[in-house]
Amino acid sequence: MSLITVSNEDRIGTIAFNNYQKRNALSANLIDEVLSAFKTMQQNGTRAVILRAASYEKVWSAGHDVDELPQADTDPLPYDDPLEKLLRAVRSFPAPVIAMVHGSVWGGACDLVVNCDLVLGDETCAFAITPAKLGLPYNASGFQSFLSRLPLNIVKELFFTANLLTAERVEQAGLINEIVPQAELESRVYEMARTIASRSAASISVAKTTLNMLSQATPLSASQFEYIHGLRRKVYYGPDYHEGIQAFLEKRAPEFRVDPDLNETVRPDSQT
Ligand code: YXS
Repeated sequence: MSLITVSNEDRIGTIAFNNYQKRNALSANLIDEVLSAFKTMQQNGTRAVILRAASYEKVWSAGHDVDELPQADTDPLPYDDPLEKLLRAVRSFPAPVIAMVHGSVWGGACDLVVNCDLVLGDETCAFAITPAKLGLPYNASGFQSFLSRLPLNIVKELFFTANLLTAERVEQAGLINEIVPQAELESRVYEMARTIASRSAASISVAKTTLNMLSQATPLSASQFEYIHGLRRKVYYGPDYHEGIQAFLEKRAPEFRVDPDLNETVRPDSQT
């Protein structure tokens, strides 16, 4: 049974998550279906894509499928992870991708929303990024996506607390283009998509590519990148990630302990 529904009308594509039993977790199989839908839509010249959940439920998506995260001692978010492939597909799709959000958005699904070009949500939408709950070291490209969208202090609040930020908080912060009353959300989203579809596809495609490149342009030396990667290795080899994943799978609260080794790490800024 398909994990998404796909439709295309007047060059406006709709991709809807349809696996609420697993709270629309972004599993490899669901992502494969989304990637294939993007490919078809690119081939038929779709001018805007709406990414949504098939039905209005409490949860939009529960994020990365935790059952598919490596148990430990492996980078949980490698370049070829299905979620990372999905984020790159959204960024590289030649037309705007609009996230239509009703309900709560968790973890990697939060990263997916910040990678969409436009975000429209209703009063029920809320966002949480949760590596701190799993002892998981998020990746630099993920942080960069959030920083290109939100002020540093809001990104830190999201990653340090792993709490849900409510609709009004994220609208103030700028994660969402517009909070729309639930009854009007769908019509508002398709009205925006129709406007975009009526404009020059060439101009918009180049604008999207240029804006994405400029917004991601962050100078980071090779040694700084290697330093960050070394830090991440310490965490995904460390006790917290083992405990975080185990606790999630056993449906219990994790018991993290301080890892003294990490606190002694010399930071590159102290070398400059
Ligand atoms: O027990 P069954 O078999 O019915 O399955 C349950 C849940 O185990 C399953 N499920 C998930 N399975 C895999 N990966 C997930 N992320 C996931 N979330 C849920 O779906 C069935 C129904 O879940 P249940 O009973 O908890 O539903 P609920 O309505 O009471 O609560 C909905 C949520 C979303 C509040 C709750 O399911 C939840 O807190 N899920 C985990 C959300 C989360 O922490 N996601 C982050 C995943 S890790 C990730 O995305 C990044 C790598 S990072 O860590 O960096 O953010």
